[in-house]
Amino acid sequence: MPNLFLDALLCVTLLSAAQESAPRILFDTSPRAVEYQLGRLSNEQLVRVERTDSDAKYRPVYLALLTRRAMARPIRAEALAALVKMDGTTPTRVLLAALARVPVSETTESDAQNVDSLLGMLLGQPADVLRQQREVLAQGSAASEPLVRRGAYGGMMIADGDPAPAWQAASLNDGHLADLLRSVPHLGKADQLRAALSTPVTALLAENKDPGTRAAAITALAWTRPDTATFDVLAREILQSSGDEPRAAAVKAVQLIPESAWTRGTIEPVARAIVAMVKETPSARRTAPPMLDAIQLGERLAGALPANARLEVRRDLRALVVQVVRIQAVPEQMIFDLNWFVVQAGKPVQIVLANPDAMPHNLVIGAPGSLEEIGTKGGTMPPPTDPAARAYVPETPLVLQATRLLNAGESGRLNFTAPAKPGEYVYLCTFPGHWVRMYGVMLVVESLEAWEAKPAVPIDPTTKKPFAVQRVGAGSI
Ligand SMILES: [Cu+2]
Repeated sequence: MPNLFLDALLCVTLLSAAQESAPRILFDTSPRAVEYQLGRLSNEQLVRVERTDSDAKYRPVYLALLTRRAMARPIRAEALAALVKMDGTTPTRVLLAALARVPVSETTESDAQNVDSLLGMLLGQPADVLRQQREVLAQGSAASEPLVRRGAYGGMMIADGDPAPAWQAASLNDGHLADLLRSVPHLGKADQLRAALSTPVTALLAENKDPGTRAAAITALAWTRPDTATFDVLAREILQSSGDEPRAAAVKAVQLIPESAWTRGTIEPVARAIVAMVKETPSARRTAPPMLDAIQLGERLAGALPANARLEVRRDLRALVVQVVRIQAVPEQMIFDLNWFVVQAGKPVQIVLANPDAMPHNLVIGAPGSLEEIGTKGGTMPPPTDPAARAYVPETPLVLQATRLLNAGESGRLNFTAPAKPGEYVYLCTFPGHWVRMYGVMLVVESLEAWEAKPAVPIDPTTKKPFAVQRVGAGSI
């Protein structure tokens, strides 16, 4: 009967683990103290905190769930519904109040993603719902917090089905047009509204000199009209910039314009302007997001150039910078969007991993031929108890690099020096069961230039044949 005994023991262990899993919060303290206790919890712990929407003492829990970075969408929706019920108010009011609480700076990607989520919930409401809240939105547009104003102006435009009244109101206050323009990427599928915005935005760009407003207008223009005319405006901003902020916005905005709409003759001057821009930037700042965007764009523009210019621009860029590789987990498919990439031996590399999927994913780089071993070992590891630990990364010299586990909506960076020894290194997600689909090859070569002159596609470690495509979807790195 030893098995029965073990089962019973296991049962007791599991029970006590479950009891431990709901973090204890002292609710009979000041609201500040409750907030402090909640602030110390990881997202996973916060989700497990006891709560019910029929007891007002749990209000801070719902507020924390609604405004916490990288919180999953269904949890935010639950928190919103609970706050609406508890306060006897509307989602619009709750979301505007939530926007007043989140950091304004958006200096980190997770802060920016947090703002995106809340704005998405506010502006994703049907137009007739927003129309009933028109007064509330108008009040919000006079708030002192820029994020509240951003949400409010966006909501007013959707409610009115016309940007004119909101534009008129915003133009009466210093800096408010920038708030209105920053809501444009969040206007969802309101195509008509976007079309109606492109004329005033273009007019504003011709005359407005304020760097923040110009930057917001440049981004808004690319969202309203991702065509050749907009590409030309963006190219002009990059070539004869009015300042760092508008230029950075233009660099980012070009990524929204499909390659087919790029003006052929302008691609090379813009690519060379980007090389010059990176050169002027001190090396310590070259891995900051605006520079990474510039390098990424430089690489893409180079890809559209004839062979000689392409090799030259890429060589110049690579001499200046760490090589940046962007990889995404493809939602609901359990694959990376990049099957393979090439790096030069001994050179610095930065991988930017984004996870727009609902499941958590990581990226682990392993020695050549180690896909199955790392995947199998990682997949049998228990979930970590320490939220700061790198989950499912096995302790083996086969593992060269690893990100932490990224939750839904998060992104992370991995900085490292490429191995000195050329070869077909593997990368994979080690979350249990994912590696069978979620993997790729990091091809390390002696010289990128030599490889590019005679490219050879690496072998898929599962099919043992060369990869059929590099990037899932379109484009190249
Ligand atoms: Cu995964």
